[in-house]
Amino acid sequence: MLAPLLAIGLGASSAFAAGAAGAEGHKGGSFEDGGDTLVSGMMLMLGNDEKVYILDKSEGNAAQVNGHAAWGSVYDIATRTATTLEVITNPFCSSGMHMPNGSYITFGGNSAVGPGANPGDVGNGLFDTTYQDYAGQQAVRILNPLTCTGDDAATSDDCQWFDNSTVARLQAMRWYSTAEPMGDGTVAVIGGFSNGGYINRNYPENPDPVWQGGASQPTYEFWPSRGQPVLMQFLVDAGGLNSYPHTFLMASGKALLQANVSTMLWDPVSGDEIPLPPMPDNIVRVYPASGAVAMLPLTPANNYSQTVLFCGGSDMPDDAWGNYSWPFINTWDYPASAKCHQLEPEPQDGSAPAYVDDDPMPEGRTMGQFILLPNGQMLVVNGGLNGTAGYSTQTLLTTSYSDMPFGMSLAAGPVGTPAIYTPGAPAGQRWSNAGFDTSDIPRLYHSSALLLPDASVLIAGSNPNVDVNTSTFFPTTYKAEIWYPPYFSAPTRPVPSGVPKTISYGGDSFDITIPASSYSGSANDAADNTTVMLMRPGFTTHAMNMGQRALQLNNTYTVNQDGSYILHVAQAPPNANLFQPGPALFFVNVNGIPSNGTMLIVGNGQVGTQPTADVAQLPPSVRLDSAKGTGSGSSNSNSSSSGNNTANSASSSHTGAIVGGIVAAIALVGILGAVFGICISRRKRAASQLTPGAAYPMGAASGVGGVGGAVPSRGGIRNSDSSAFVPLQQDNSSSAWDPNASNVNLHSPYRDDIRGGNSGEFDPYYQNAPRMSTNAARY
Ligand SMILES: *[C@@H]1O[C@H](CO)[C@@H](O)[C@H](O)[C@H]1NC(C)=O
Ligand SMILES: *[C@@H]1O[C@H](CO)[C@@H](O)[C@H](O)[C@H]1NC(C)=O
Ligand SMILES: *[C@@H]1O[C@H](CO)[C@@H](O)[C@H](O)[C@H]1NC(C)=O
Ligand SMILES: *[C@@H]1O[C@H](CO)[C@@H](O)[C@H](O)[C@H]1NC(C)=O
Ligand SMILES: *[C@@H]1O[C@H](CO)[C@@H](O)[C@H](O)[C@H]1NC(C)=O
Ligand SMILES: *[C@@H]1O[C@H](CO)[C@@H](O)[C@H](O)[C@H]1NC(C)=O
Ligand SMILES: *[C@@H]1O[C@H](CO)[C@@H](O)[C@H](O)[C@H]1NC(C)=O
Ligand SMILES: *[C@@H]1O[C@H](CO)[C@@H](O)[C@H](O)[C@H]1NC(C)=O
Ligand SMILES: *[C@@H]1O[C@H](CO)[C@@H](O)[C@H](O)[C@H]1NC(C)=O
Ligand SMILES: *[C@@H]1O[C@H](CO)[C@@H](O)[C@H](O)[C@H]1NC(C)=O
Ligand SMILES: *[C@@H]1O[C@H](CO)[C@@H](O)[C@H](O)[C@H]1NC(C)=O
Ligand SMILES: *[C@@H]1O[C@H](CO)[C@@H](O)[C@H](O)[C@H]1NC(C)=O
Ligand SMILES: [Cu+2]
Repeated sequence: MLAPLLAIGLGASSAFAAGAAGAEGHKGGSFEDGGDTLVSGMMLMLGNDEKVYILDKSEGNAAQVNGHAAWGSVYDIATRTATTLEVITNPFCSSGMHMPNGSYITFGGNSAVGPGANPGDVGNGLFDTTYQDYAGQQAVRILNPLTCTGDDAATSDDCQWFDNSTVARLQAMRWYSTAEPMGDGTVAVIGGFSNGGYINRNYPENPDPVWQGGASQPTYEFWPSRGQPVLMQFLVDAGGLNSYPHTFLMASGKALLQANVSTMLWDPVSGDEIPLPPMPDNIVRVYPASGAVAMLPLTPANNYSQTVLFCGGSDMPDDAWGNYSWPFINTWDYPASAKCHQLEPEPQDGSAPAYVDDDPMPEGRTMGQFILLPNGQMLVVNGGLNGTAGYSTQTLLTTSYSDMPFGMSLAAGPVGTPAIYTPGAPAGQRWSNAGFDTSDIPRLYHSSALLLPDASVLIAGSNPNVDVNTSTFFPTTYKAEIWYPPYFSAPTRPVPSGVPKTISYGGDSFDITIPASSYSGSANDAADNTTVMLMRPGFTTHAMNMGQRALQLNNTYTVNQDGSYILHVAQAPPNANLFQPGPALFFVNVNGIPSNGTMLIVGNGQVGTQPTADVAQLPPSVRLDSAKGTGSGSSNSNSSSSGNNTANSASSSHTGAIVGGIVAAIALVGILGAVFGICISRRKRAASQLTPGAAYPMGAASGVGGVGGAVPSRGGIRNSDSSAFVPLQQDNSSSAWDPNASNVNLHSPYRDDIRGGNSGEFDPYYQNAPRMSTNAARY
């Protein structure tokens, strides 16, 4: 009885048409000005209920921090204003992930760059005296944002990025890597480039298909480190289309990986790679095709089965993808795919995994991005009708920058109208954009989107340019928007009380209360149509939200005489692979209308095997026919009329108190001492890192510039002369550092590349890193 009802509630589209302004004065389906992010919003993550953290690449933004251009900021959701933050290393096209305790880490990036993305002028890419950024290819940047509310978020020493590669760094250079959390809260950091380019292949000549002459990083490693990187054959086989691989941890502990048109299950423990069927129709969904890809919400109704939805991307023929230097066609004339495919990698019925055609999107999109909404629907936003991600000053066919019709953009036709997918809706009816406004802000390469705690969506960025350019076709964009899904037209939103501070894997259920003011009509109907959702917005960049996941908690209910009802809510299922430990937003939906989300911690707040317990039996549901809601039932009502209901309800402001609660809850599981100890030392380090100087040893040399998401054709060391590529094959100066140069492993050539004159003492990685020749046998 319960399961079908839950299914209805979860997939249900909102009963409220987009268009009317709802209880909070926002019109469903509309965009509002989100203010100025100060740095272009290439990467976003939600730090707590109040703040979004923003990272850009190191570039010439007007906004300053510590006397140089800023590329990091913190954004206050309530006031829609940002404040710059210091970020030491260049986080260009890094990956990022939460940790079990609510911290966030970003991994890798690019070399230091100066104006025009030329390699940093100190140590050939170690540091730049103009932009004052340090090399970021091996960076591990840690932020502890949970308690960073109010002004603290910008000013407190505890709320600064910890970014010191002498202390914490990746084993290998990576940008365009993917981060995926494991069930124990550790993070797999997978693949990427060691240096920048359009795609990760040399072509038509390709003497080194594994390492692509040092550009490709077809390996994985873990954070915290489990040792040297390990080669992943799947990434080798994916050739040039192997960066930012789509990765989703599955119930079994294996992870789905998808890149190029290949698919596999990867066992992170054994390293086994189990091939799955290829993507149908030759459609590429990874960068730079950049499809919208997300896991459907996990629900009790489907026994938490895991299905991944792939939409859009590009089916350009193999030759068209060109090579590291540029695409071989004029991509902006090549329509992106509108098609969608579902894959259940581990079918619960034991059948063989197979891609299944799904309803196509309303239009083709490259760089479309899925945002899981708390009511179980999936938004797609951003992107373009034609072309691909990346930027370039030329293609094989258009050889002059001045002839490029959209400046450096390799995409055209921005799609300003979002669309919503409803899982489980009848085939042919899964997509809708009825009544949605269209934004006139192009959101192409390096744009981003993120679910906010009030269930709206922050949209930011777009910058298909090598450095800041505010006067080109698709300019560097600082203006954010907030998009309001149709449920914002609802006259009443639920306001649950008793939301916990932590969720465990199995164990006793807990109760939360929905007041009568949260809905209208029959209490039985409302209670039947109520769902409880854990939402993880993820770390967004490049049309991906790494770690994004939605899990519905099982529940029963008891309806009270006064129209309120108690939800008896199960903990998360006792398998941390379904929803990895760490921060999440807790929402309640009544008739498809979400409450505000409250941040809490899932799991015990620590890295390690998560405690699990049996699933406790939920009390049976108790109905009461006479009970009714008192919330407004008319979508024409305004905010002041529903405002009267707030007296009954939990506070909607859940910042300091809840965050404090989370910290306390973590302390309860026994790590308070550790937290404080680390905080104090962090603070000291954060303070000392605020004044970077050229003498600060950081980073590894980037011998070939490492500029650009595509081709750094202008001024960079790596320019339109592709001979600048493959440095180790051409530049035996690396042997100066390696007595055994013939054994140099090409997978990290830049570490030893002294072209441009950086020296050993400037490169801590050189001192500390195991010699490449010593671990060559691993490969
Ligand atoms: C890319 O292809 C072009 C045209 O064939 C060629 O000139 C260039 O060397 C190639 N670049 C790489 C990195 O293979
Ligand atoms: C995609 O993978 C196939 C099969 O490995 C390979 O032949 C092709 O060149 C790859 N495409 C690109 C653009 O690298
Ligand atoms: C959800 O709870 C109901 C009621 O206790 C139970 O019958 C059902 O098996 C549960 N579903 C899952 C997936 O645990
Ligand atoms: C639901 O999933 C659990 C855990 O994977 C499994 O043990 C159980 O058999 C499944 N139940 C059904 C009805 O498929
Ligand atoms: C900005 O883009 C335009 C058009 O592509 C170009 O002409 C101009 O030189 C660019 N400006 C900068 C500062 O790069
Ligand atoms: C997209 O490509 C198609 C096919 O080449 C072309 O007709 C159309 O004009 C392009 N759209 C834009 C916005 O460039
Ligand atoms: C549940 O809510 C959805 C969304 O408002 C609505 O379409 C549906 O009819 C409701 N179902 C029931 C059983 O009331
Ligand atoms: C909004 O509510 C106020 C107070 O209840 C009422 O005076 C006003 O007429 C309402 N406005 C609309 C547009 O319904
Ligand atoms: C608010 O609601 C209470 C209880 O439902 C009612 O007595 C009171 O008159 C309402 N106030 C306003 C201003 O509507
Ligand atoms: C949700 O949060 C927003 C922003 O804090 C607040 O204005 C609004 O009243 C809250 N709404 C509910 C239903 O709690
Ligand atoms: C949270 O955990 C991460 C990874 O274990 C650690 O680096 C960070 O310092 C921790 N944060 C706090 C506040 O202890
Ligand atoms: C980075 O860490 C090292 C080792 O603890 C320390 O010597 C150095 O001063 C730190 N750098 C900064 C800028 O804090
Ligand atoms: Cu990029």
